[in-house]
Amino acid sequence: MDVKPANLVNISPDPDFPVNQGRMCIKGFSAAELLSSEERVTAPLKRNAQGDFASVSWGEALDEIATRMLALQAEHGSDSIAAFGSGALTNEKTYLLGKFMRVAVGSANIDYNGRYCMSSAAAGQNKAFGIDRGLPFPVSDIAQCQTVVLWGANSADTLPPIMQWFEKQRANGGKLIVVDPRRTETAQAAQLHLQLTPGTDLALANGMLYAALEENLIDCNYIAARTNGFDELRRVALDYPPARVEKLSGVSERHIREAVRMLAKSASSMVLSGRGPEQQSKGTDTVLSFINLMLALGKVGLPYSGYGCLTGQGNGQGGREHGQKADQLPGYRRIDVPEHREAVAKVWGVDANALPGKGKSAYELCDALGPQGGIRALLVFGSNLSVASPGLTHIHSRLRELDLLVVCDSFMNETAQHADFFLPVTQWAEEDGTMTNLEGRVIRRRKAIDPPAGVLSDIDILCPLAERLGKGQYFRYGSEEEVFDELCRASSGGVADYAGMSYDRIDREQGVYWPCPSAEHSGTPRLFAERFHHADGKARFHAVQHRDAGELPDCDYPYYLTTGRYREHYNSGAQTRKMATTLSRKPEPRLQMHLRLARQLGVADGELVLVESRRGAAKFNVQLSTEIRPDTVFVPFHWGGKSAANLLTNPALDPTSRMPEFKVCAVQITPLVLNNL
Ligand SMILES: Nc1nc2c(c(=O)[nH]1)N[C@H]1C(S)=C(S)[C@@H](COP(=O)(O)OP(=O)(O)OC[C@H]3O[C@@H](n4cnc5c(=O)[nH]c(N)nc54)[C@H](O)[C@@H]3O)O[C@H]1N2
Ligand SMILES: Nc1nc2c(c(=O)[nH]1)N[C@H]1C(S)=C(S)[C@@H](COP(=O)(O)OP(=O)(O)OC[C@H]3O[C@@H](n4cnc5c(=O)[nH]c(N)nc54)[C@H](O)[C@@H]3O)O[C@H]1N2
Ligand SMILES: [Mo]
Repeated sequence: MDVKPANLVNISPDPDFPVNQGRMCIKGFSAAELLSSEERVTAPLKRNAQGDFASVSWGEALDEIATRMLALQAEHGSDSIAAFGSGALTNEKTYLLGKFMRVAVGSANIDYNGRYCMSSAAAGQNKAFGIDRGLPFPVSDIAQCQTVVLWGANSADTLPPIMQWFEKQRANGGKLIVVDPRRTETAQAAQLHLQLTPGTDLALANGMLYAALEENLIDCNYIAARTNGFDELRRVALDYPPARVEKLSGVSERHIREAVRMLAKSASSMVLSGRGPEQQSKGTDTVLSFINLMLALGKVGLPYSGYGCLTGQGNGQGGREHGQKADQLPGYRRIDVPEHREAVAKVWGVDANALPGKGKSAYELCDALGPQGGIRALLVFGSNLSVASPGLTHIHSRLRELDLLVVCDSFMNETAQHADFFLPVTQWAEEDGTMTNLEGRVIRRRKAIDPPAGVLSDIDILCPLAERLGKGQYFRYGSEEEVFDELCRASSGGVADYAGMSYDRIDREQGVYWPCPSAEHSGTPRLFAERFHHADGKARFHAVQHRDAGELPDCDYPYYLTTGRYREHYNSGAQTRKMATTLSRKPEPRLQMHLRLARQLGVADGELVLVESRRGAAKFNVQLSTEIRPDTVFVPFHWGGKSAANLLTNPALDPTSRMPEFKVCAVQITPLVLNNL
């Protein structure tokens, strides 16, 4: 293999790769900056008696971590040790972390940052279709679709490589509808922009269904042949006349009708959702309302049509399939189903009764840190949760109560500042593995360079740690490929079945789509053409009702705050705030505010304001704009410290997905600069 020194790495995309056809975004192009960054940590660190970090050897770090874990286990039980994983991890790491917590530690408490990401879309798809794969078709299908709705996704900034399929779709005469409280760059490219009030997506979708019923746009034959539960939904939908929905959502009756006509009368149409409607305390029901609409119009499973969810992190899809979720075992199996436990225990060579049950979801896990909640030790693999979690003041106080915090990362970040041990890990270009993309296509991530001396892969941390916990016999692998082969066996017979895959095959075929149950099976690029994944082959309608967000504006906190992303930064900013290319283009977060609201408050562009919610306060310079609703302000969540958006956000959780309400809370805004008005 051609292994180059890090400072010579030159990133160039592959024009023949079918998904992006040679396009990348600025974060991808600049990612090599981090490989040779001076800020990189290259030796394990331990906090000393003075509270400072000091380098220690790997042996010393792992010995002491294991000793402390065993002591906590003996005193407080195995569930007192928790892990927080990530959609940034390869499938191999995801799988191994899940196995490590269940077999080496015996703890139920493992969850990951994907809970903050796509869990509502996952829960909705599982309920309606019996299966959860981001898109049930290849991304290239977008180009052939007549009407696409991007519902709360700002893909022009967050998925730039995918925009080529929308450009082709437009060139083919296709239409785009965007639903977003902001007129984003994505919305500017749309024929119709529905600029709704934050948190009213479900009402809007039900209003569209009402209009479809009234205008005879629904497909009764499809509903009879392929679905269950429509009568109950119809009764509920009749509570959503467009005139009422206009009052709730701020979207005019005319636009509600226009949108549903475009969807219904197009030979092919799809709704693709992003985090806007999903990251709400009713995210699962909202996703169900989109699926209801597309099923009622008879579109799901038709060529170039249906519902899909746009994936977030690099391995957002694979990360939610192989057991780092609190309720899950590999292959998208459920940890509370006896046959699923049996199947996986057999592959692992352990007794199914010894496997723990369901653990706590990401936010609930963070909330339970410390003696009160019962979690004494936390191992973090691939998340800067002390910037990314809602209601940060509370989370920071919880982190301080831990007996043991171990952070595995390549760089110090706000979470690592609280750690007792920091273990430095390899980055993407320095290790082998696989990722599963939004199409359910499993692809390779190949090692291109050697890691710096002193850092280890997460896999090379987990296995020796398991050894020290007395469970080494279950964690002996010669390579990432051996972990993958075991993952494939463990997923066999599950919903996300990888049994027919191997590194060689993935290489030969430029990726393999799951389910792929055997070496002879060709993989499954398209789902639902004939049947859905419930036992009877039918999809299920769910009679979902609008409900208010966990918090609405009132006299004390009169404005909506919503949060999201900049093109130049990634998630908690742990990586992109360290990259000169991205930081110089976007050096700070700005509070996007409509001119009219700014005039009312007496603030000018660039001036500093204090933003307060019931949970905390943060400071931002204002960015004046006409591209946002006047009742709503927006900030990205890419920064920590005093400008952390999550000091303000509301940890109200969705009852099914346990997703926090990142997209809606109520705030007060006070100018901090005296002005001459
Ligand atoms: N540049 C960049 N790209 C990224 C990331 C990044 O951090 N930076 N992160 C990756 C990850 S992990 C993810 S999950 C994806 C996320 O990708 P997106 O879902 O596209 O990103 P967001 O900016 O979180 O949210 C999308 C839009 O939702 C809108 N919104 C806010 N509230 C509401 C609401 O109540 N209803 C509706 N309909 N819309 C609302 C916001 O105004 C925003 O424009 O991006 C991935 N790609
Ligand atoms: N207010 C608000 N909050 C949000 C959101 C929002 O829209 N609004 N979005 C939510 C969403 S969708 C997401 S996905 C989360 C993301 O937020 P986080 O969970 O904080 O994710 P990242 O910022 O991507 O942090 C990833 C960390 O993992 C490290 N890393 C990368 N690869 C590896 C690896 O292989 N091994 C190890 N050990 N470490 C690795 C990186 O160096 C980085 O420090 O934030 C959520 N929080
Ligand atoms: Mo995400």
